[in-house]
Amino acid sequence: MKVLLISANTERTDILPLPLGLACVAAACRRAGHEVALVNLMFEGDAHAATRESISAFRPGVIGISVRNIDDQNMACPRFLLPCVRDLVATCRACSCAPIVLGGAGYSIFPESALRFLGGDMGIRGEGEVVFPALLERLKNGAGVYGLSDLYLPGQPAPGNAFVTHLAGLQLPEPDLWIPRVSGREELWIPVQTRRGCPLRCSFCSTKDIQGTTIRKRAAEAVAGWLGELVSCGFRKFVFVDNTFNVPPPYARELCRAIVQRGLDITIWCLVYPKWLDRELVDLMARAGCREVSLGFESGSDQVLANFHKRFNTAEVRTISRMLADAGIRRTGFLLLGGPSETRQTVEESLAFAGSLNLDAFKITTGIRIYPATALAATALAQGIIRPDDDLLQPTFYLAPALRDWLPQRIADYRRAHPSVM
Ligand code: B12
Repeated sequence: MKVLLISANTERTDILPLPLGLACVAAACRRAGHEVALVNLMFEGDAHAATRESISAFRPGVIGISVRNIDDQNMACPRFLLPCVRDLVATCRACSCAPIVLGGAGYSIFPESALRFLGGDMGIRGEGEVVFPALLERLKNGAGVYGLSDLYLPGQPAPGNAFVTHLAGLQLPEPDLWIPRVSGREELWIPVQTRRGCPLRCSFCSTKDIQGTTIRKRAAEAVAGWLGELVSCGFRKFVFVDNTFNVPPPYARELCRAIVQRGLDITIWCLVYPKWLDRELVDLMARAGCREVSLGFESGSDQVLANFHKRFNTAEVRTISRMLADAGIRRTGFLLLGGPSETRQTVEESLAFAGSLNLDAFKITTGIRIYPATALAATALAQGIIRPDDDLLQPTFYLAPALRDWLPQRIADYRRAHPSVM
């Protein structure tokens, strides 16, 4: 079949996310014998014109749309990003009768409500490499599509969900499929994924719906080999999009060693969970090319950390932050303020704690995006902040009721005194 895959994300942030997930789906479709074209609207001036042109030139039999972001998670002035995707679906419909299949990280959190809102024909929750080619096979043969796991159909009961057990069988995409030929191409941050799934179950996190709770890993050697190929194409900046680079630690060590052994001269940015990180791993990370980490400690209060279901405490954050700094790795720290159990005192504790870490960059978020079926959603429901029938698709936030009138002003004052804080 001819399959047009569209990356709908046009959000421009300092690290531009390239559509690695959609490229993985594209590689799986090609492997199954389908003809694939991939359009990334991030690099198109007029998204609708580009979509119309691609459809008229390629004449797809199926259109897949990747929905990465639902909103920008900004409580102060939230931007709901799905109306633009709904317009995109309408543009596709206006010039093609190919079925429209939705997927992607954002879509996977809201498989029923996003399908309804966007008006797609079907949606696939979670990984697309197995279910999407299976769906194409059925469509090609004119067979019914009912009964495929993870495939959502309008008005039909939710299907069973299944995550891929082994990543080894899933091909990594070739650069020309998804890395744009723009000027300064070599300076782009190339996303790398080595693991899927997160068992940590933080109270507010949506990852369980996107990747499940079981960690599945690619062989460290295979990842290093893929990095080597990308380096030989001229790329040298890599953003590891794994939920937590250092979990599990033995795998993180193996991965760093595989990169070091290949002598790859690369720069790595990654997300670190402030636990299970010792000096040996930090040094290995630095030797592999890690120059910057996102250190998501979220709070400087042990009481709030326990409420977030974090497995670390502030003492561990301090030790790990120091080890990273000693190894010359830049640290961007994050505070997520206003959760359940937050008080004025814990906010002050957190600000003082973060200040004392001498971070290289420091970002504060007030109010926490509520995702379905999380412990945070249960708390919000119990406190009457959301209703049982709320699908939470529209950006909805938790801010501890007692802090609502105080916290935003306190943070505005803090930022005036500390202008480098984001
Ligand atoms: C790494 C990451 C980042 C990095 C990105 C670095 C980079 N260059 O890529 C950074 C830190 C910069 C970042 C920024 C932001 N992020 Co972010 N990010 C992630 C994270 C942890 C991983 C995303 C990823 O790369 N996955 C790896 C690829 C391989 O998987 P994938 O894209 O999901 O694709 C698979 C499936 O989804 C599916 N699939 C994908 N497309 C399609 C299409 C079809 C048709 C089908 C069938 C299947 C399919 O198959 C793929 C292969 O299995 C996710 C959380 C998560 N666990 O997914 C959040 C996440 C995507 N981010 C999120 C958000 C909100 C943001 C920001 C808006 C935050 C902010 N306020 O700045 C920005 C937006 C950036 C932008 N310009 O778009 C949210 C989105 C939900 C929402 N509320 O909108 C997520 C889900 C986290 C969360 N809070 O739950 N992010």
